[in-house]
This record gives sequence, structure tokens and C-alpha cells, in this order.
Amino acid sequence: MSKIALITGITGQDGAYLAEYLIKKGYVVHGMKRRSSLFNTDRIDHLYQDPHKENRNLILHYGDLTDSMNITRIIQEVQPDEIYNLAAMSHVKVSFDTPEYTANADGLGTLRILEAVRLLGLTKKTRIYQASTSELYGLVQEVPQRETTPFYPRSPYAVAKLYAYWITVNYREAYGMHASNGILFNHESPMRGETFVTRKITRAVSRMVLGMQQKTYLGNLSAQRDWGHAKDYVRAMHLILQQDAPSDYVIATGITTTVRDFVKMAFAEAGIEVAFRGTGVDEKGFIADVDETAFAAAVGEEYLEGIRGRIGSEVVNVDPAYFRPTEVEMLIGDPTKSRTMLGWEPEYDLPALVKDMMQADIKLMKKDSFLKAGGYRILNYFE
Ligand code: NAP
Ligand code: G4F
Repeated sequence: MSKIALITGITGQDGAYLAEYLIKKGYVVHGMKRRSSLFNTDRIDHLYQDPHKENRNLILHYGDLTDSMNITRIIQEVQPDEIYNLAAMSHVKVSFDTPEYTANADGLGTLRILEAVRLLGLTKKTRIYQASTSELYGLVQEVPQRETTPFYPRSPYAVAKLYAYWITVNYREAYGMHASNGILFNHESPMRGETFVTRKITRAVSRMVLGMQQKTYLGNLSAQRDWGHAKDYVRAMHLILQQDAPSDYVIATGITTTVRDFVKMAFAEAGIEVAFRGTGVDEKGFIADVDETAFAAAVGEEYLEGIRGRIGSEVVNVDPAYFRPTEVEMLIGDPTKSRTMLGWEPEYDLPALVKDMMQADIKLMKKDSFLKAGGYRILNYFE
């Protein structure tokens, strides 16, 4: 018999990678997706199966974390062996604009799942993974951050996730449930949402090298993050639920990098050296040099003329609109427990992640006729 998994947030970055991973492992995967006026299944379309096909291994259900009746019905129908609760309003800056909704979905949503499993009598059958976050460490109390580091959340998102973390621990202790938190540090990929900083950068740099955009505006360039690849991190989620006993694990690379250095690395993928001058809101990034051989190999000879004319010009400005009311300045995780207890090792380091994202975005921008014609997907200015 195949194992049955239910993934909330299956249409998101992690949900898509996890669904693919579990299907390859022989699972039948059920996913919760939200009703939307536009298709929101781009990331899992390659896994989609016609509902008329028998023995499908991917089945989608309409649902929402804010609707407990809906959650209970889906869990009752699916009778999952494993639930991966990945759904969330996951953007830290947006959570300052939608604090109540964020608390409802990200905090209470987790309670609704735990309580449904308990009321349905599935506490012994169903294992639960809760998508906890390094944002819990916020104003960091220890460097690097490990499972025992005290939390100090710095956004409505992180505070909602703090509730979700502790209610997961509480249901584990109160009812003996196999419920675990993965405290995941930032993880990125070519499927990352376009308003998170890494993808915003790789998209913008790809457009700039192709002559489609002049510059990009960023917020806090000195923020430091421990960035890994989402493909590696979904393997850790699965490993956590395969352990005999539930527990909480930090999943991280152990290396931290500034946003500024991520910008330099993204441009370097296209053979371009970017330097920064000035400080604070007056800091500017500009093209210092171009390695034409590397540029031609990464981008294409036909774009060389355009980039030559841009040496010395500004490519990054700071816009305070992207600053957060309370910022998380630095995150760096200590993955010792996950390495020793789960045997988890990431395959991608940061240079490999940046390469993967840049190659995918250059390809995407080249083939997207809408973007090429000057169209631009509308981004909320404040995200
Ligand atoms: P993501 O790309 O933003 O995906 C979030 C998913 O949640 C999407 O499928 C979204 O649906 C769904 N969703 C949002 N609100 C919902 C609601 N009220 N009801 C049902 N579904 C809802 O996020 P991600 O990067 O894959 O992250 C997955 C989880 O890990 C999130 O809980 C996030 O907070 C957490 N996390 C992420 C990171 C990271 O670096 N990526 C690190 C630590 C923890 P739509 O597609 O319809 O929007
Ligand atoms: O890419 P970010 O928006 O990710 P953030 O805030 O770290 O949150 C992500 O990782 C968390 C794990 O720690 C997840 F729980 C959460 O769901 C999400 O996936 O911002 C990273 C850093 C921040 O310090 C931000 O201030 O980049 C800085 N930044 C600088 N300029 C920017 C920008 N962030 C965004 N989104 N846009 C900018 O223009």
C-alpha cells in the first residue's frame, strides 16, 4: 500500500518540490489549493493528472487554512499517514499590512489541523510536519541559532508562527501526537515567489543583462541570511516524519551572506562585476567591469553590445519603502542536530543555488514574449 500524504500549500515553492519528491517515492499525494480567479497551479502543472484517470497519485482539494470545517472534511476524506502543513501567508513585509489575517492563517491554521486530527481519532495514525521558521529567532539571542536558542519574533508573521510552533509542541506533549517542527532557514529556488529578495534579484539581473530593465530598487542591503536550496529542504521535511519519535529540527547551511553579496553573486553569474558606493539610503550598486567571454557564455554574444554601453551605470538603488518596521538583521543556523539525527546533508551550496536561479531566469526572460515586449508582472510596490 502506498503511503498517503496531505500537503497544505501545495501550490507554493516548497509544496511543489515536496509533492514531486513524495510522488517519486511512491506516495499518493493530496494537496489543498485555494480557489483563485486565476490559475494558481503553475508550479505543479507538470504533476497534474486528469481527475478521470484511475489510480491517480496527485489529487487536489479546494481548501483554506482559515476554514476549520473544510480542513476537518479534507482530513476525514483523505485519512493521511502524513500531513505537511506548508500553507501560510509567508511574506514577512506583507504581514505588517495583514497582521490579523496572518495570525488567523499561520497561527490558528495550524491549530485547526492538529485539532482535526485529534477529533477524527487519527492521533496514532497521522504524523504532522509544521513549517516553522528561522524568523522565530528574529532579534537573535545566540549565534549561530540552534534548537535551544530562545525565540524573539520581529513581525506579525513570526509571532503567528511562534503560536504555531508551540501549539505543535503542546499537542505532541498533551496527546502523544507525532507532530514535529522543521525550523527552516531561508530556502530559495527558481520557483521562489518573485517578491522574496533572492528571486527579485535574479529576475531583475536577468532582465538587465538582456537589456529589458535599467536598475532595481532594494531595501536593507546589509541584512544577512542563511540561504539554501528548497530542493534540499523538502528532503529534510520528509526525513523528520520518518523518525520514530517526533522532535524539532533546525534546517540550515550554517553560512550567512548579505543581500549586497547576493546581488554581486547574481551579476557575477553573467560575467559582470558590480561594486557598491555610498551608505544607507544613498548606497548605489554600479557595473564596474564585464568579462566578455563569461558574459557571452552565460547570456549570449548578441547581448554584448548592450552591456558594454552600461559599464559605470547604476543597477541597484535603495528604496526605504522596502524597509521593515522591525527588521531581522542576521540569521545563521546550526544544523548539527539534523545532520547527526536525520543524516541530512544539503547538495547545493550558495554559488550552486545562485547559478541555478540565474540560469533559469535568463532562460525564462528570453522566452517570455510578454516580458520581452516590455510587459511587467505587477509587483506591489511595498513588498
Ligand atoms: P509560498 O511559496 O509563499 O507558498 C505558500 C503556500 O500557502 C501557497 O500554496 C499558498 O497558496 C498557500 N496559502 C497561503 N495562504 C493560505 C490559506 N489561507 N489557506 C490555504 N493555503 C494558503 O511559501 P514557501 O516558501 O513554499 O514556504 C512554505 C512554508 O514554509 C510556509 O509556511 C512558510 O511560511 C514556511 N517557511 C518558508 C521558508 C522559506 O525560506 N521558503 C523558510 C521557513 C519557513 P497560493 O499559491 O494560492 O498563494
Ligand atoms: O527574501 P525576504 O523577503 O525573506 P525573509 O523576510 O527572510 O522571509 C523568508 O524567509 C523566512 C525564513 O527565515 C520565511 F519564514 C519566510 O516565510 C520567507 O520565506 O527578505 C530577506 C531579507 C530581509 O532582511 C529583507 O529586509 O532581505 C531584505 N531585503 C532587502 N531588500 C528585501 C529587499 N526583501 C524583500 N522581500 N524585498 C527587497 O527589496
